Amino acid sequence: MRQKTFGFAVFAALILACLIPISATAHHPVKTVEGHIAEDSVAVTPAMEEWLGERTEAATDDDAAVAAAAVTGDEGEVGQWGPVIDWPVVGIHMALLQNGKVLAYDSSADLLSADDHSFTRATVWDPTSGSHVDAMLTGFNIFCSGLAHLMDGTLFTAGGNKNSALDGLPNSYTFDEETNDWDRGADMAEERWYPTVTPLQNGEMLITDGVSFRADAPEVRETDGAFRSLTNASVDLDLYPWIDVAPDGRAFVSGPDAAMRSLDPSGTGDWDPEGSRGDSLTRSYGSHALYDIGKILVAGGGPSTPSALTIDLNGAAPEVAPTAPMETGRRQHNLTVLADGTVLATGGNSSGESLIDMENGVYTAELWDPDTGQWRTLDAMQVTRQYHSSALLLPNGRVLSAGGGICGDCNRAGYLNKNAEVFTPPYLFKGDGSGELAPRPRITSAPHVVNYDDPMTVGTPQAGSIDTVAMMRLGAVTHSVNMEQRYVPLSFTARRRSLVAETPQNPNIAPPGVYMLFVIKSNGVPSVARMVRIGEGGPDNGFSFGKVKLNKRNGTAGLPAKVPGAGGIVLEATKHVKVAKATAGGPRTVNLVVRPKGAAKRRLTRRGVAKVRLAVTFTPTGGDPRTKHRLLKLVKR
Ligand SMILES: [Cu+2]
Repeated sequence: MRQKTFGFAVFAALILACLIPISATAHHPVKTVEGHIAEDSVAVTPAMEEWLGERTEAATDDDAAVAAAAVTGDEGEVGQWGPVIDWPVVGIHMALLQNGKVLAYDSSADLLSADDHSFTRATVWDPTSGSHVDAMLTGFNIFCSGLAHLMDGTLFTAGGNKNSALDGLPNSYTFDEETNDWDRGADMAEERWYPTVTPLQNGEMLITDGVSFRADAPEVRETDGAFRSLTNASVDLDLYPWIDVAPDGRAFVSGPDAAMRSLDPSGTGDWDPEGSRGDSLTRSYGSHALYDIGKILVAGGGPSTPSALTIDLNGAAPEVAPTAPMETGRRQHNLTVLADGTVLATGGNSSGESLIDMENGVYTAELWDPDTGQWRTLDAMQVTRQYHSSALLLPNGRVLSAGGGICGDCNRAGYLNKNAEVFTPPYLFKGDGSGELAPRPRITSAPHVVNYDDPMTVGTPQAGSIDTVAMMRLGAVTHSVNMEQRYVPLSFTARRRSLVAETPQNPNIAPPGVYMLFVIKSNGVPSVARMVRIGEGGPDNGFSFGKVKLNKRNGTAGLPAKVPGAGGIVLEATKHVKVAKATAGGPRTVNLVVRPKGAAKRRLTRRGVAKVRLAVTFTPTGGDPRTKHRLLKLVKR
């Protein structure tokens, strides 16, 4: 079913269409043209969005309440879901940014015509304040792209949705979290829709699949932004394949289908078969999670199987081992590794219905413990989250669960979640029946950038009672696949008010990039995370601007710049601005004075206002320079 024009008539027709039982539309094999279109070709008016959202809540309220009532126990045992909060987009794609905020984007879904794919709705959500900032991408619709972070912590996307026939896009983008702007990068050789992006150990990004209905050569984004086709490694994998760098450096495919394989992405690429996962299941819309060094948990998918298994990649050959099944079978769920290395399953349906089954949503969360291999049932969420829902670990140790909807079957079922919920895991509660949050250990200092196999000093007043120190990659998720989720425990020794942790041994264990650093007390309570970058690239050259102070009397401005370490910072001379220099011996805020000259100065004297474009470059001692631009309005009275 494709809709080209939308008006009241279609809106009404849609309400009628919703009365059609879901079974009438059956499963769509996603690897056929018809399956694709039935799955994702859809546009929704704002009025329809509201109606669908209300219908989703109304249809699932009772089931959610029943599920919640069945879960008994203290918050310290079952955790707690927060309220459903409205969002400006459906959280189909979500990525945690270095600044602790979450970028989420969906599609051009508000449009009246499914033929307009000239923008992507996007938002940056601040978990601390709950506020949103619009971050719309203009020009293209990157719905169904792949996403992961580059080694400097910048989010990278590949592919998208070209038109209503769901052809792919060759486009790549990076997201600037200072300005909330998208920068278009080079195009890939292939147009891709549903590709997986995998950060590699050398800072390159592997882009796999997303080319419909035929084998294609994976591509690698090299560190300078150019793409290289792996012409020796053409392959036809499932859409959004599950791929992670293994301890031996190969890119390992653990699903969704049962044929495991690994890729050497150097040069023109080379595949090796790695045997069968042994469960003879195609776990479509199941989920996977790298929960420890070289160890992957796979759970659910396909016919909403409850079965789960682990794959250990530390030996010469992958070792598959059974682990306990989930209490409820799931598909369209998400697996999220928590700050302590346990794995949370959220959402999904238990019936095996392809995309959405309003009658069989799974509301309770489940937590898998790698030490016991057992799952336990936790608190129930309030709305059903199935197709196009996602989940991410936040720096505060909680889990953001968002999205759901935007597909033909979703519309027919009356399913749309333009909202989010936050889960507070059991480890954050006292667990004494009071329902209160436990006191948390604090990280008072940590380096911004570390190298491999190096001691790292982490300041914490609770040093004596810390049990675990771990790094967790930022996370970038869509369609039940977190493309970079990776938990790396670190060995450490405790001093009086600090810990000395050993950073990961090599980039196979933690590909270069930005990680959340957690310390966890012996009673299980984690700290809030600090962001730490690991890998080559020298000292951190990131910096940010503070609030501009205008001096209206003499027409100048003070521009504060916060730098991460020692180095020199320069406001570059242009034909409108005079040069200003400052040095810093360590992390601090330096103040640059903006003085107009030439035409800008004359304009300021005549009109009282002048706009100037600034270029500021920070060069850390022993590192590479980085330049940022800023438009500034000077005022003189
Ligand atoms: Cu989709």
